[in-house]
Amino acid sequence: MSTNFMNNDRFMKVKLVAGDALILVDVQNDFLPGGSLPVPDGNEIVPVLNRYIVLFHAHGLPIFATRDWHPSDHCSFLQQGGSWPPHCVASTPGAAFPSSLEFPPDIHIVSKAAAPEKDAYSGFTDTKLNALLRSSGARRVFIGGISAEYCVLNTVKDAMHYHYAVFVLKDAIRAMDISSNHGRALEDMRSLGATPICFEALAA
Ligand code: VGL
Ligand code: ZN
Repeated sequence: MSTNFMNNDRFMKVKLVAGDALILVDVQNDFLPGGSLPVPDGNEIVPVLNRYIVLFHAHGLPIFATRDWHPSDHCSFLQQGGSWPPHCVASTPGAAFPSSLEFPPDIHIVSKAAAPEKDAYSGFTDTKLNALLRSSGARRVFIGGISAEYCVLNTVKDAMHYHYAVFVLKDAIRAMDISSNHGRALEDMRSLGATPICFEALAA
């Protein structure tokens, strides 16, 4: 079944139109190799995302970047009884976007999970992302980033919930769990109704 889709989707073309928006999820230093909670090969998506950024920017389409933006005593950290080593502490180098990621000046940055007592995997949780998308006229969202099975998956879930048509950039996601890589997460997103695509599907 999935093999079939992979074969078909090589020929699929999607034309970018008004109402399309790009969302980059948590592409931050701490989630890249060398960071405190590295996603294996997370760095590989940066040049791919740069190509998407150039394309969306050239079409005059809005671009959003979410970031994990935790206080130093965040509840998701091991010391507070959570599951993760400290990561993406607000305003630290680990929370910064890598300098290799080429953002246009008009990018919309959305910080999330900034309250000490609550974690948030989705870019929509307690943020203005939905309002920003609506006011930009977005109807279809194209989502890539890290990690596939946590923040990308949950952002996709909420985007579906808010009735956007959702495309997952399957060449620009990576999973925390290397044993499944992003295969499992991609299947989950597909069964939610998201459409996986590669850059070649968008480029004319
Ligand atoms: C994430 C674990 C903890 C993510 C964020 O961006 O996927 N994962 N915080
Ligand atoms: Zn986090």
